[in-house]
Amino acid sequence: MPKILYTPPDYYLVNELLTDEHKIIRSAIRDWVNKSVKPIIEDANQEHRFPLHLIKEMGELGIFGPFLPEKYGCAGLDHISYGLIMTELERGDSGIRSAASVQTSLVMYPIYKFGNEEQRKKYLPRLATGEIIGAFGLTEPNHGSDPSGMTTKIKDKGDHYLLNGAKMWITNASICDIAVVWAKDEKGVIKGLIVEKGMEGFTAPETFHKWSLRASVTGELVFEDVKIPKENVLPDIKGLKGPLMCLNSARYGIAWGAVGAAMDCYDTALRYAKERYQFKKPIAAFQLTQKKLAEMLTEITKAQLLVWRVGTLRNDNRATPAQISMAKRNNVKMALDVARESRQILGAMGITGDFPIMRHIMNLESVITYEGTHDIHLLITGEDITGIEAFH
Ligand code: TGC
Ligand code: FAD
Repeated sequence: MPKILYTPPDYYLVNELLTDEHKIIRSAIRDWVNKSVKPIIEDANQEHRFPLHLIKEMGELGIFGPFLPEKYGCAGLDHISYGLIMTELERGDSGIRSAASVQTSLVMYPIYKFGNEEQRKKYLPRLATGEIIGAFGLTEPNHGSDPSGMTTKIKDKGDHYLLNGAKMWITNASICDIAVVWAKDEKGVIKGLIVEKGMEGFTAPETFHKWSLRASVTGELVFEDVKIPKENVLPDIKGLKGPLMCLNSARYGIAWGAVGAAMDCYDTALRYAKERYQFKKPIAAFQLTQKKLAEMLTEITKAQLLVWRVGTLRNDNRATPAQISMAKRNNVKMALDVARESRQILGAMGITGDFPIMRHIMNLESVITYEGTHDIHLLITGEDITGIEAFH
């Protein structure tokens, strides 16, 4: 294994705000990312291939559903721990963090929160170990930012529902064993269903030719008269707030994750700037390079404090959806800006796969769009502060 030089920035000593348990968890995930992700991720990205074997390893490490109770095979950790895990994973690659986000926040969380005990026992322990993989189907070809317009439908047929429609841009689609799918009933009420691989009429083609999240599976979920047993409906949720509650958890994780991608880029650029000589000086000696590095570190530090605070609020069950939106929006844009500035510091070397920066930039172009676009989160903040919604 090549020597890992990564030195995460901690300018405001945020480490001091963490417990010993937090530090142990972070260090375990950091070591795993160094050993199992970093050495293979560039090739996987170049080859447009998700390293599927990592799912089991993540399961063994307790990465899936870490804040859910131990009785379902999860670790029962707090939300700061979840955030730290996401930071370390996204330092490796946004695609690896995506797989963990979906499994945890978009599949395990709704089954735990809106499912009955039978559903929890049936699915959660196997999702926790990575024995089965989940996907989350909200977005449709004609309904992305506006999921309320979805046209995927269920029809009551007595002992089962018939599901028809299609979801698009779905992480883990073609490798999923189950999918939590949101569809409207005959009265137009949105319900959550657990669709299982192998159900007749359910197909999940993969989407190829992506320039972003190439080490992650994206695809469609297509339903043609799929018979959904009534016991596969999540009983305790109706309406759009169901999927949106799942998104709160995922967006929270992304806000932490983006900090990891930014730290990886900054750390790479700082080291390079000290080693690369031009005009007989390290490029770190030029004021323009120092400006870039100083501004990057300032923004990373602000982002670290933001997620730490939103994490403590979430631990107390006080983090509002709008606070989470602000953190997701700020931190993903921050990471993209840091990645772009870092790439400039590396000059031509910055475009190669010998460094992680170009891969992070390409990944973050998806992260800034999924889970609510940059502008949708701005409008969520706008509505929160004015009381006037500006979406419709
Ligand atoms: P609106 O009328 O505002 O709300 C409908 C109902 O939902 C409630 N609500 C929320 N509840 C919990 N958390 C939130 N964040 C909530 N936001 C709204 C609201 O109170 C209302 O409840 P009720 O009881 O009155 O019915 O809904 P709207 O149709 O106006 O839409 C609002 C908008 C635009 C903010 C929302 O639809 C939105 O967030 N759009 C963005 C869509 C999005 O984020 N899609 C993500 C798909 S999943 C994904 O990208 C996974 S990527 C994963 C990976 O690979 O990592
Ligand atoms: P649109 O909604 O068509 O938006 C296009 C542009 O219009 C954006 O700039 C947007 O900000 C702007 N816009 C839209 N409405 C407004 C408005 N009211 N005011 C101002 N501007 C507006 N979805 C899932 O359900 N599950 C998944 O697992 C999943 N994984 C994904 C993985 C990847 C790699 C990607 C790229 C997407 C994934 N998505 C997933 C879908 C993602 O959530 C959507 O792409 C996202 O919500 C935006 O929808 P859209 O792409 O249809 O864009």
